[in-house]
Amino acid sequence: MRPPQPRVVVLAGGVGGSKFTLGVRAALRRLGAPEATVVVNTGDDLWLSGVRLQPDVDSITYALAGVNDTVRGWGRAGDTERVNEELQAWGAGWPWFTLGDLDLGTHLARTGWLREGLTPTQVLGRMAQRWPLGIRLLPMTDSEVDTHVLLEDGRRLHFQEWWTRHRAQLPPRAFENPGIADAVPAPGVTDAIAAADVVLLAPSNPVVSIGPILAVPGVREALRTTSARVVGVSPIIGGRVVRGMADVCLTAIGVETSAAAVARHYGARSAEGVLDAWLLAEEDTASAAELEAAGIRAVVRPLWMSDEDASAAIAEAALRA
Ligand code: FO1
Repeated sequence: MRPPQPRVVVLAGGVGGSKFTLGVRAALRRLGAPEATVVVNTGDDLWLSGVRLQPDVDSITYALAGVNDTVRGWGRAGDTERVNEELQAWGAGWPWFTLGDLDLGTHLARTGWLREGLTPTQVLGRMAQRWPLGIRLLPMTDSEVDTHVLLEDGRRLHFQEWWTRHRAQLPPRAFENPGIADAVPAPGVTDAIAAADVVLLAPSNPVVSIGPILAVPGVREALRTTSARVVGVSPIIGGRVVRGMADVCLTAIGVETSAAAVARHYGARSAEGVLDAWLLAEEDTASAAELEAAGIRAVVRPLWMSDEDASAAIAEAALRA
């Protein structure tokens, strides 16, 4: 008899989330399991030049559809920038933020549907009809939630300005998500978590990708009460971030850039946190005992997502953890 096939939910954002989601899809296809539900961070969404941008939603959608720019890590492969040049000529938008022509097509379609009254969840459902994604994508919430960065010098910047214009070089004091207190999980999010056998925290930025998802009122509670096992994958290998600038974000919230510190930041479910198990890289084997003592099962595996097979092996290890 075939073993029962796991129902899987993933919390994800950014490039780490995209690569991991591809691995989850491949691993589940091998197992013949149902499509996973991926709850995507929308905390870094924004309005720009009259259109709604959803960077993490689009990164994951484009990656699943195989149309993403794998070199830049965002946007569409082979995109052109004619409209962007025109926007710059008008002095519209942000001169340091590029909107590709194909990407703008996505933003225009989304904005049109939002203006017609569709919710972000419905819009995403509509977008997913274009490509066979093999994953059910849900935004973390239908509410508009921002991410602001409070700088050491007292200024407050939108996350995208801090991240893309200043490359996270301006020292942050804190991150805030205006709108989050009144947000509710998007339809289907808490039900999916409740019905899951395994919930996976992707190796995404713990502060600005996974952090906003966990901060939506009701999500943390859903993770704490589900009968699913909750397994996280470390975005830190050997004391360094794999990609991006998560180390700057972690330092700002007082968390050391180490696999163990990020796991302790999420916390054990047995101690008011959300994790049952944590995948650690082989480089961080020494931290396993510390995590076990904190009530988090430590599973050591190679964690470099060098290609889809490597990501699938990580996803499979997380499913078995
Ligand atoms: N990242 C950049 O570094 N520079 C850009 O000009 C840029 C434009 C852009 C446009 C649309 C979009 O969906 C994403 C875009 N990104 C860009 C990526 C994005 O801002 C960040 O990497 C993520 O928000 C962090 O997860």
